[in-house]
Amino acid sequence: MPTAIAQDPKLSPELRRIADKVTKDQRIDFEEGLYLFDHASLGYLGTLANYVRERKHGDNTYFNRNFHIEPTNVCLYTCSFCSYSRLIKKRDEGWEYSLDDILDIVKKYDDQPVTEVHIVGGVLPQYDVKFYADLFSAIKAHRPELHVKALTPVEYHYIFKKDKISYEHGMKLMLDAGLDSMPGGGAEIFHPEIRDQIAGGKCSGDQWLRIHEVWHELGMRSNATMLYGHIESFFHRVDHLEQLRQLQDKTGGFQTFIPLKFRNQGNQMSHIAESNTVEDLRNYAISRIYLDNFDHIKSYWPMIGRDMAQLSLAYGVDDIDGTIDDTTKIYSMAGAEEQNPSLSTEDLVKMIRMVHRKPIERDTLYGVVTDFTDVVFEDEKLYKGYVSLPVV
Ligand code: V47
Ligand code: SF4
Repeated sequence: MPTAIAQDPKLSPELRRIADKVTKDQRIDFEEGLYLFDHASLGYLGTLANYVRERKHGDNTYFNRNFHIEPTNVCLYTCSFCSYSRLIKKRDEGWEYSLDDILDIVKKYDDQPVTEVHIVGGVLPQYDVKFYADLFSAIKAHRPELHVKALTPVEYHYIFKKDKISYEHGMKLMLDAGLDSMPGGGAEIFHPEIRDQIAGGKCSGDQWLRIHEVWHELGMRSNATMLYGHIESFFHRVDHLEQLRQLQDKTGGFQTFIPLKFRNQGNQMSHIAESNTVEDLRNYAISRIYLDNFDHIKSYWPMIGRDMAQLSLAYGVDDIDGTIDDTTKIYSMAGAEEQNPSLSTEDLVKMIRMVHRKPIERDTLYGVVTDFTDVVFEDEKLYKGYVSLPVV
């Protein structure tokens, strides 16, 4: 029982006090968050994070059917963790899709039951307010029910500044054009000590937060991420979580927090070793415990791999993102586990059930599309109890 941790004499008084708070649904503070990063064992964190996860969702585990479009991989910025972008002077090595190219990609999914398109890419002058407003309207005209989850404050800050319009005006234009929600990217680490070193030139942490706030004030929803495991310290991680928690107290507009593990291939920070499995699981768990006002914590399986995604479900995670094909290159180019990330709905359902959770297909706003709890596939009867997919 997690409540027993609060009385465990082998634990420090601080860890007992934190366990007591969490099991009573009380918020932990900044110092306690830092204490967890510095001192808590994986077992302790897993027990508490799982307690919070099950208090919020029971065994429900969410995924969706989506696809990604990256309009370009050429970018004005030179973030040192980015393996995907090409500088303008090397733009012939990259791609720059036109509006029609992007619509053609959307049309490829016409006969598929996808509910969401996730659009994000590099920053270039031709992709401006007009381009994106026209794009969102065209997607909506073609397939009105497809949820458009697109762009981050990195792009929005740039295009609004270029057109000399306020965040308020710009986000309203995007809303009217058909934008449904904002993904969580571009957050990296908010603290300027780190942000200036790894993502100098693009929107600041405060600007990232303000654009989400404006979007939430329009009654809309978004996600948040944290790129961790590079040059930041635990202090910077807690600072990041704290800023998200404060904004969420104000607006309630965030749906999901997605910790993104830094992958070190093919970028300017390749000399930095990647965080290990224990550190990744501790990070999921502390995120779950600290962000008491976020409904969902997502692990992004194309980046961390299927095994880690399954494992994360015992450390506070309740969402493993979507069934996507290989349309995203952001992670495969940075050394992600999945080089051609693609899983069918059936695969995802089995993955979730193998770790004894309930698979729920959701739409972007967490409406239930299909509850797969009682849908058992034929071959599942053969390997009940195993935790990896059988070799076929
Ligand atoms: O902002 C870039 C990250 C993000 C690397 O909202 C890297 O549902 C690790 O935000 N190692 C974009 N991470 C992707 C993103 C996202 C993904 C899935 C779901 C959602 C959602 C959002 O990818 C960037 C950056 O933080 N990133 N390079 C790298 N080498
Ligand atoms: Fe450009 Fe985004 Fe890569 Fe930074 S992370 S260089 S903004 S594509």
